[in-house]
Amino acid sequence: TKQRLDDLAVFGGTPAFAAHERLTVGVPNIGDRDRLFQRLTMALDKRWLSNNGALVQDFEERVADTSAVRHCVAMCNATVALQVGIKALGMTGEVIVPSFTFSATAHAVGWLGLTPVFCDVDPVTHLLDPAHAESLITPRTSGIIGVHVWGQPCSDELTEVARRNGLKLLFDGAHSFGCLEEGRSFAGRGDATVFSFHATKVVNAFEGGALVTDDAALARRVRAIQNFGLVAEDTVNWVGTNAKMSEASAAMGLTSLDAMPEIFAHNRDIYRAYRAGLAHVPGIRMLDYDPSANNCQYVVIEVDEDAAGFGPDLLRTVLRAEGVTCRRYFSPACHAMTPYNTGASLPQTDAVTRRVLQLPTGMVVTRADVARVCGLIQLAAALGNDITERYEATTATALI
Ligand code: T4K
Repeated sequence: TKQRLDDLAVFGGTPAFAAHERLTVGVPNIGDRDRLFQRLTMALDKRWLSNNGALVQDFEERVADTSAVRHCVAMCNATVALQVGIKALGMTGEVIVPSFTFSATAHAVGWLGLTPVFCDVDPVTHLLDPAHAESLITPRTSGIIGVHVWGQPCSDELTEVARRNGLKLLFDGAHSFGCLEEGRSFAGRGDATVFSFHATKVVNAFEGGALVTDDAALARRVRAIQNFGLVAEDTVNWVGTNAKMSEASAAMGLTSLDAMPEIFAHNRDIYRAYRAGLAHVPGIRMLDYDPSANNCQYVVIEVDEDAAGFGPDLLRTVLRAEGVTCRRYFSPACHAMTPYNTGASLPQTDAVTRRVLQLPTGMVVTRADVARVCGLIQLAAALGNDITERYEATTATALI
């Protein structure tokens, strides 16, 4: 086992994970291949490949059931599903969104020619701060998009803010498929929720998204808009787009839904193992949510540079050299990205983006892997500032 600075792969030691054992954030869960191939064969035999096929209909029904909502419209990805949702809700002018989110949330607003107004987050949960959201409302504000980041529910207070001010409320639930609050799905909150079924998500359809809602009229509008605005053969009532989910995607989505119980159980087990392994590591705080209510697709740590002696960037470099690829979602935050650089002051968002790092999870990660990753983080914490000094000296030498 590694004990000294020289043992770390970043300083020339042997990587802890050999090439064939490497771990990476975002590796897809596959499910039962035979079922996937059977479904694909079915679609091919029927020669029905897209446009509201049987597999898509089945997928929509199961997503609606899992989410305890009446209506689901499956689409090609969550980014476009957000755009369709924003259009169908009639949002105009300004839309309040968190800056601490994947760029897709802001892009969905910007792509439609509307203005995303960036809101700060709670530093502990990373969720939108409802009081700050309310303070950003102007006469041009038409809606709020709350993000259920890391599968945690946005607070009821946000729903209150939207109601009190007559604003539309759309949720970006890209992370929250299958998540619960007090034993129930919270996907029925607000006007609608959008899920992502991208390859990296807990349930995947290769690429995929869906909008779920209890509002039948909204669901009808969304269904039309995502299919060129068609409401019947030869009748176009809306400016529409093509956001349809294909049968191949639905085949994968259904196969992934079949595997949901195993995936959730495994992710929860892995989350608990990380929690145990990182409980007392100085400078490292693991984002704390109830694993039994979460899909546990995100294992998020915060690295406090002052306490740890190194920041999340350097820890990512150290771990990557060992064969563990981590990600820094969401750094930079949207308000610091070139298209949105508004100079907005979001102190909590800035602080959170300076600390976050995601660790690998999913079906390919084992408990033994987690023990080794935690061992590496513990060693890094024990070496603390020495890692930073050595790394800076090494890179300085490399520059001479
Ligand atoms: N809202 C929120 C809050 C979101 O997080 C997202 C997406 C959206 C909306 C939009 O949803 P979609 O329109 O995508 O349905 C990835 C995903 O592409 C994106 O879906 C996700 N969030 C975001 C957080 O992560 P990148 O650019 O970081 O992906 P990439 O290519 O760097 O891959 C991420 C990791 O996954 C890598 O370590 C490699 C691994 N990977 C990826 C794929 C696709 C695999 O091992 N196998 C694979 O097939 O955006």
